Amino acid sequence: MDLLHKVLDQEAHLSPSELSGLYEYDIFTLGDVANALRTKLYGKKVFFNNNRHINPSNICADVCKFCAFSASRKNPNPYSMSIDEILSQAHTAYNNGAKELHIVSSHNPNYTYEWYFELFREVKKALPQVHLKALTAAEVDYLDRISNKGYQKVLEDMLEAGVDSMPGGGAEIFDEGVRKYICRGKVSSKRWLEIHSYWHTLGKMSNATMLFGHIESREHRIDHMLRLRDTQSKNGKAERKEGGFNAFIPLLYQRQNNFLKVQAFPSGQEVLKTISIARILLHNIPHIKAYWATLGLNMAIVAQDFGADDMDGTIQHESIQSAAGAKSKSGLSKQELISQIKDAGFRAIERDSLYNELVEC
Ligand code: V47
Repeated sequence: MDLLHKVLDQEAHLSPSELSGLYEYDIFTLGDVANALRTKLYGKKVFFNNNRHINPSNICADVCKFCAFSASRKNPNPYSMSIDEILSQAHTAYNNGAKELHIVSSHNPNYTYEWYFELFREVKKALPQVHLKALTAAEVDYLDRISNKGYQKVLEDMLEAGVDSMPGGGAEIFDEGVRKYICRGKVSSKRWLEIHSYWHTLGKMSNATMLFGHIESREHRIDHMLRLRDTQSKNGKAERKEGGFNAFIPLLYQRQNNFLKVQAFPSGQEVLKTISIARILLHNIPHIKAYWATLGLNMAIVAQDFGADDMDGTIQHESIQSAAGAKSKSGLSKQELISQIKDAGFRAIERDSLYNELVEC
């Protein structure tokens, strides 16, 4: 049996090194298989949501080489928003149609532990109908470190303060060697996975990202996906929406204004293969998100033919990837997203944050 069929059979236990052989298939072979899997699940539907990213501060205690967002000598414009300023942005977002607020920040030593939970309570009080997706596992780990409460207590406090789901940030690449080089001192891979697992046992959903296209190898990407798949199979009940990973999001590395010296960048073919392989390997994570902010709108739409089923959303405002060169600073209008999805021959489905279908546009 050839490798692709062995993988589809789901019987054989193959190592990341063996599975990196999947990249040797041409994009059409991988794309056909991935597209058949996504079509079986969702037909011609492409999901998106109406969301807004809010990044309260860029002053960070950690130094990740790939990050152009945090205030540094390459980006010397530190800012910290107050709760009132964040609430004002949240209201504007809501008035512009946002149904989800995605609130993630730097690890700002000037914000106290209590500040975060007051923020979430205030946002929820002001806009109870809006889904609050907040705090990456890296931030949860940081809050544990400054409070000594244990990550479990941080997650329980998030739940109590009204956080609805967790975003997938901070995962970067799980391989410890690469991680040490690109984001030394940040949450460990093991802890990132433990934090999401515990959140899942509380009955809540989260996403998982992978930062790729920098110094990692194909094998590292596969290893990353397998660690997510194993975690999901241990405790994820994503299909019943009772705790688990909802979406896998491969984030394509953006190269400007940061300290990571990368010599070679992946081709479009390599990017599409990565998305197809994600769909093929991650059979227990329901959604593969082609995040247009890092892929670019054109590639994100093409990715829908290569296994992805989601585009993320309108975003309205984005500071992390746009600091590194992505064209996502002001988001995208809902109309533009819909017209791109339809022009590509798909059905545009506006979803909520948990992938319940709201309306076909
Ligand atoms: O973890 C930082 C990444 C992430 C760069 O859960 C970069 O729905 C590319 O996690 N090039 C934060 N990426 C964003 C994130 C996210 C985005 C959209 C949707 C969801 C979701 C989550 O941004 C960080 C890091 O991996 N990042 N710098 C860069 N130069």
